[in-house]
Amino acid sequence: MSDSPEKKSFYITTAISYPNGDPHIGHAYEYIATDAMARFRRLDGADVFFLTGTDEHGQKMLQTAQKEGITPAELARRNSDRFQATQDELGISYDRFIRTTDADHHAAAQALWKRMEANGDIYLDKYAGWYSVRDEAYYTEEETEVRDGVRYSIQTNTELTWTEEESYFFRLSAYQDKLLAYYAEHPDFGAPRSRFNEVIRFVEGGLQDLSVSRTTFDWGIPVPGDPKHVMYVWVDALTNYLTGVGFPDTDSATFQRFWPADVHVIGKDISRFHAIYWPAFLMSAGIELPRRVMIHGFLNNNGEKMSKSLGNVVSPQDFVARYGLDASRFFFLREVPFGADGSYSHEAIVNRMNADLANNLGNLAQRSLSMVAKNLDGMVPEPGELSDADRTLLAAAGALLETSRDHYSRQEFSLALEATWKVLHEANAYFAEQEPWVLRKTDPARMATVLWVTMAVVRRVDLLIQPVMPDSASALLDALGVPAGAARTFAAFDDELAAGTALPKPTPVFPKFEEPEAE
Ligand code: ME8
Repeated sequence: MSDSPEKKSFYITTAISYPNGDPHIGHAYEYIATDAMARFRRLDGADVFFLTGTDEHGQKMLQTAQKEGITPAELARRNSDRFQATQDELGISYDRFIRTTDADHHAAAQALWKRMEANGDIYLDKYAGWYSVRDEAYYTEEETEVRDGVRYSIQTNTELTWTEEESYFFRLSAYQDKLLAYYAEHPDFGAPRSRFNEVIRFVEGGLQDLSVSRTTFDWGIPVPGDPKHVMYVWVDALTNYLTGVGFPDTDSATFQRFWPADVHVIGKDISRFHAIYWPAFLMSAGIELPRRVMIHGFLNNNGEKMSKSLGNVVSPQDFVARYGLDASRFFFLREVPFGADGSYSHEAIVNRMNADLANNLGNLAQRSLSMVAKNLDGMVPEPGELSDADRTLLAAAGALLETSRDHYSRQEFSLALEATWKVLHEANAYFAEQEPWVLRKTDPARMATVLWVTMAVVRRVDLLIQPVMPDSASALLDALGVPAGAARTFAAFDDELAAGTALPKPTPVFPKFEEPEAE
């Protein structure tokens, strides 16, 4: 299990993005998923700390700044602000937006370094190897290939340059057995299993010591006691997860409460850094390991990899302007099994918006609420005796909280939503079968019960989709007369819809997608 239910604190992080360009839809995807997880745990009563931010040091930032004719600090400031603004536009409920140029992070990275050094895991040597500035990583000869006289990394297809420098090393080789033993004892440390297995295979293949400092540039955090070296950007970057909760003050209330992190959410290209280097650094420093590294896949546009040269890089802003924020959030979490690679297309999005949101949820809610407005003075009715059909449907909706908890504990967002929409499907079938519009004339008391049951199901569903579609879910809870605050948390899930509550005039919450007029 990734997070234990008895533990009331919950610490979750995204990767910190390189602000050497603008945020793209892949970044947005990671933010949205992490945000849904954080919101779910908050609604379920946990004390949540959600950390995100930007990774601002390293050679890549320096080179981009030089190309633009500005300092790396200026580049970092400008683009980090754009990342933060994007997160705000996406409704990301982070508790801290960290920048690796923050002063407290500087101190934390140096403290971690000193702990690893005190443990005898850091030594000075010379390094010569193939370095990729894009990946901020060295590759061995076997991991490279030459095409047209240029050497590339086979894994990431990025250009390499031969680099020789004096460097500090981290004794990663000493951690091979310890890591393998740890993985064996903690089978849920990495997820999904297939991606975790790739990591384990890599460690089984043998680990070499890691070069952890650079002398060829100075845009980074100085190595304690030897400031002509700056720390390798990944040592600095990974430490952000500790800085965020108060490290190096391990006695602080925040650190005590939130460390170890419950989930690091990251993409598949950086699984080795998070599932190999990071736990090794922490073992060396004598710090507890995070509980889980959740590795998501990559998003492709219409099945094609996003790339600047293909001109299909989509900005989160354009996406949201076209489909709306909540529909976009829903689409990604419903459509792509978290962990797998995913694709998006206009047709797929419109289909989800119209079938799942406008029809199955929006229409059901609107039809029952309008009947209440027209026939029952706009007040939640008193249900009569419940039939078998009523009870079956209510029980299915009642089981959704446990099902959702179970799926969310493993970040299975698409499965949680699938289970929820299965109940909505049953609710629609129930509504059609019961024909409340016929009962209006033949048996008004029974009509009231059918409407009450339908609204009770919509209320439960709506409580559970708040983490994915916060604004729309809240508008629908308004329409159902559920007061803001405690009544909207999962603690209120088993409450009954209160008869006699006066409802506002119903307005549809989930519009169908309208094709814009051709120009
Ligand atoms: O890797 N689809 O930063 P980053 C889905 N600074 N996710 C994607 C993606 C795509 N097309 N492209 C990137 C870094 N991502 C480091 C992290 S953490 C201590 C340091 C994901 O800006 C990527 O996998 O290149 C990563 O999790 C995140 O976006 C930031 O990527």
